[in-house]
Amino acid sequence: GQLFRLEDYRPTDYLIPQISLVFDLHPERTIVRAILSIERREGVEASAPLVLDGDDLNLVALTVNGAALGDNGYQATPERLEITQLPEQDRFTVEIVTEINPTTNRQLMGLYRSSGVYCTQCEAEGFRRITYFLDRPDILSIYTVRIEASEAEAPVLLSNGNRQETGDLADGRHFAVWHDPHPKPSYLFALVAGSLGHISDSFTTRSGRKVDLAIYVEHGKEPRALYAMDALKRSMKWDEEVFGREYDLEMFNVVAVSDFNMGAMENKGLNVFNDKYVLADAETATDADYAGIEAVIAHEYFHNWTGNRITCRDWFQLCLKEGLTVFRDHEFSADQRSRAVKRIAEVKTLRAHQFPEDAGPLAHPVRPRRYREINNFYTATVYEKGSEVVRMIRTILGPELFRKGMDLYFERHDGEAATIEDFVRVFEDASGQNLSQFALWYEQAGTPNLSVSYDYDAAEKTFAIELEQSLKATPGQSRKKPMHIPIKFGLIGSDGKEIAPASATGAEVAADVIHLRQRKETVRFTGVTERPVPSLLRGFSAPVTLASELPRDDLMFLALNDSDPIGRWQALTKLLTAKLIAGVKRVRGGKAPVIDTDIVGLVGEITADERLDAAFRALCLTLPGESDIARDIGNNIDPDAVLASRDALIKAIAGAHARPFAALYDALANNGTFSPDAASAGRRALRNSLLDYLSVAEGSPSRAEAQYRAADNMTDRAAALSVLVHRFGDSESAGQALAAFEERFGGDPLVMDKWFIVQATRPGAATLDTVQALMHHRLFSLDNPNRARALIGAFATANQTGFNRADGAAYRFFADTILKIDVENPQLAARLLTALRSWRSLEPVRRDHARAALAQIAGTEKLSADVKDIVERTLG
Ligand code: B3K
Ligand code: ZN
Repeated sequence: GQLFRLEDYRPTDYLIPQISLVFDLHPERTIVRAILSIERREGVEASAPLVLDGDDLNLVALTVNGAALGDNGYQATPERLEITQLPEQDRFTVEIVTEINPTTNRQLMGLYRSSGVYCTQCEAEGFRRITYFLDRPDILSIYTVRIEASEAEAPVLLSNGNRQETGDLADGRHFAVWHDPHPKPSYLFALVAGSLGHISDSFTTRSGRKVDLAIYVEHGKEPRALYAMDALKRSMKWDEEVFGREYDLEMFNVVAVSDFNMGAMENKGLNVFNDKYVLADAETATDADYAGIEAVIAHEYFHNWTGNRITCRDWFQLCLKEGLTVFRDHEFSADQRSRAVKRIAEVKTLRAHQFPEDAGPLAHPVRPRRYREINNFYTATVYEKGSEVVRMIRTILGPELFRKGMDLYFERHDGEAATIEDFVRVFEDASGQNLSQFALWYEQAGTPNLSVSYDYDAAEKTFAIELEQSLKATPGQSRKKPMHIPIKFGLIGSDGKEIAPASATGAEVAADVIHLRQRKETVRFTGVTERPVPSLLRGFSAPVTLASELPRDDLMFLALNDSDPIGRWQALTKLLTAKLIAGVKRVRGGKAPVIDTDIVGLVGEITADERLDAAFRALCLTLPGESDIARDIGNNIDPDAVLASRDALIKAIAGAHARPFAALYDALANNGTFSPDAASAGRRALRNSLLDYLSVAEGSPSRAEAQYRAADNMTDRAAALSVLVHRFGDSESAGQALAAFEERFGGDPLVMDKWFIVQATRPGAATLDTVQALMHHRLFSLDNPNRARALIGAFATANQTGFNRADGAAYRFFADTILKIDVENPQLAARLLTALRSWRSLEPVRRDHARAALAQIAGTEKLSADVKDIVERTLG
């Protein structure tokens, strides 16, 4: 593929202020008539050709100002339409007719059919699969869309904006006309047509405008969209209250489809969703599903201002809309639920997905400067680290100036295609601060490491913190500059209370934030009357790793006493990780891990503390995962030893606390009707975490079997099934539960994904056989992204011992499967393939097998550009 570079950005010679589209929908032969009103930019010669993007297109007709062109007036290929014979006037009309086949479109980009429903996905470059266009985000057009279809096949006809007209046509066909008054880039275009049920509601904006809301789903699934509708209304209200942003059309529609490459898409006024992020009820959705729906509904809705009203100048600026919108959805969920628990979940996600990306061959800056395939840059770095960068701006400026900067952003750039420079500048202008060093967060890839040492001088009553930042080389960036790292902190006295020092010298300290700007700096606090225990990086104020020389006792103290729950969790995680890593070493040396009664006691104490949120206790009780441990070890990983170490600690904790855990498990039993609210979900999370420990302590599937039978909601049912399959996979109870689940939910592929996932993630080498057998299950298909992710994706990313079998058999299976998927759906194949990005950190035998599997992919002819890009960068 071609290499695109940020510095090569040039505005186009032509603009397209308006476009009118007519779709004549047919399953195999859809005719698209596009009428583009073109404007030549000032200063551009009339001889400058108009070059439009296409992808797999078939040109049927072309006219300019109503007249056909001679053969040398234009050149058309499936990828490109170049018009050279253009009028002298600066405004003219180009009419293009193309024919496309939605049925055979298995890439799920452009116009395709999913379970008989026509739908579109245009971000990033799918619009060019519908018609020839300047398919780039800095071309903003006003769209009018007329859809014609068979009324029987597609009674529902939707597009962006407001519905202007509907009517009947001859031969059982009908039409609808949609008009979107807001100029938008082509990637936000959407069309949906099919036979769908819906629920409707309305929202009145704070200025009193009524907005009609509807969510479209497969017939019969309407009740399962009610939670999404509720989340949508809460999102609309929250954006008014917290960001002052009101919705701007008469209607807002959401459609759930079952074949979708990602979570959802923020098309203007017509969000298209993976049904996984719409459908929920107690019977079929877990608490995590509910939380995911709430977050994704909010995310896509929030894009209306951050992404749609203000879009990106080019795809290098992707984080401008994605990082910011993730930050907004994080804040929304934090306000709807427990802020601390939400923040810890975010930190876990960042560490699990973004840190390994930053540490491996696919590392790239939050704003990349190079890409070959833009679809491969919808990454944890752009999204999650991009959100952390926005959060740091708020930490540095404080909430008032942050809001002032956001207001300025909306005021200054509404209706524009903006850049990161524009975004940073509004905060500089709002605050008077220079953020040029801070902006390195957008430029430098890799996770900075902070190493910290402390010195207390009892005679002088001073406490010094020495901080040193370092950032390793990443692909294309060998030397790095020091960054501006905001470190929230507290000093804690032996009574557990905060110590307020008299003064601070050295690195800048403002309120509870140390601003580290040099490579190495010391902060010296005076008037510190006792040796404090420092809590650093409170709230996880910067996306860095922390190597602190804090003694074990201090970490124990923080785990119990830090007033910041994130600080408590971080201290506990540090202790547990150190223990688990020590255990891995022992296992690899042929010895059993040494059990540490202090840590076992600490976990028991936090679990029993009724003053704490149940959800927080559940997070503390859930040990760092196998991939977390592997990441923190960093190299020469033996996943079997990691699992053995982790299981040994679980067993020790379970054994030590079996009685209180059993009592708590009973006390947490659900009474009353199911509610998905955060408090109830927290109790279920704690109870289900206890179920795993108790089952280990009891060495029996009975408790999980009983819970499976008694469950009145999917969270409890899925948790019980997971314990049965993962802990007692060969038992009759596990087999029966799997059969019962299939019997009950076998008609619902979305729910059956949980059944595929639980089996694909059973630890151990034997799971490969199970996965291969499940590929032949009647509900399984590699063509459907949710199915492929449930079986292949879960196996590759969430089964450390199974996927990383020492004999390499799972890598070979994986490579074959990726190649199969690549033929139909390159985006999906490329995304799944990133599961191998940390191959270099494996021990040598596995590493060689992994390399061979990657080389097999790389050596295959006819790879898609997507997979080629990932495999080449992964091999480095
Ligand atoms: N903007 C879309 C992602 C599009 C991915 C294209 N490969 C969803 C979102 O981030 O909200
Ligand atoms: Zn987004």
